[in-house]
Amino acid sequence: MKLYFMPGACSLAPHIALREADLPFSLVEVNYQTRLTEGDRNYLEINPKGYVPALELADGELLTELPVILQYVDALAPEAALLPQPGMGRYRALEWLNFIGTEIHKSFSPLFRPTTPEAFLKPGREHLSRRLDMAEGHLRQHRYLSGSEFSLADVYLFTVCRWLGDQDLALATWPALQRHFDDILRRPAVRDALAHEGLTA
Ligand SMILES: N[C@@H](CCC(=O)N[C@@H](CS)C(=O)NCC(=O)O)C(=O)O
Repeated sequence: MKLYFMPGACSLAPHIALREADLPFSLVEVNYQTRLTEGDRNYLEINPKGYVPALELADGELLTELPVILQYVDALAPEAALLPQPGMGRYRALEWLNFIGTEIHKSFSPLFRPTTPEAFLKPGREHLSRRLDMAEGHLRQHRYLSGSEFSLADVYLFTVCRWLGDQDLALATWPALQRHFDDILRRPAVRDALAHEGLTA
């Protein structure tokens, strides 16, 4: 399998998942500005959506959409227990994946876009902060998003929380998010993924 990624982007989450699952894969970096891959292929010809992550499977099929890729990785390595077993616990983890994807990740997106009007930034950051408050409240009561067990929802939350500094927002404003972030950062798969993307924390 090949994971198309941009360093530090949301593709870090499936990158960590593949390492947590201990699955064989290779990384292909995509340049944000040019949309060329390493080796100068036009990424739009590989993935017409133009964004990362994308996972190329052994038969050449391409899988996109981060929460779906995470579920695919979990299915390939059930012994790694990266998502809860079928049942209500699993639906809760999927509920978090969807919330992080649509409410947190996509609240960051316009803040990063160079074409976003300056006047949007303050209300945009306030909106994002209210969404993070939801995760903060939950993590004050529970060690992980799924309760007492780590899951890929934690990895996705960690990935988006890395971007707060770029938005002049301090993770320490949310003490439970900070504690959770530090906890996830200690995982060897997370450290390996960061190192392979040329990142520290
Ligand atoms: N719906 C997509 C969103 C992925 C996404 O927003 N990727 C960002 C990086 S975090 C990206 O590649 N942005 C470049 C672009 O949108 O052109 C998913 O869940 O995988």
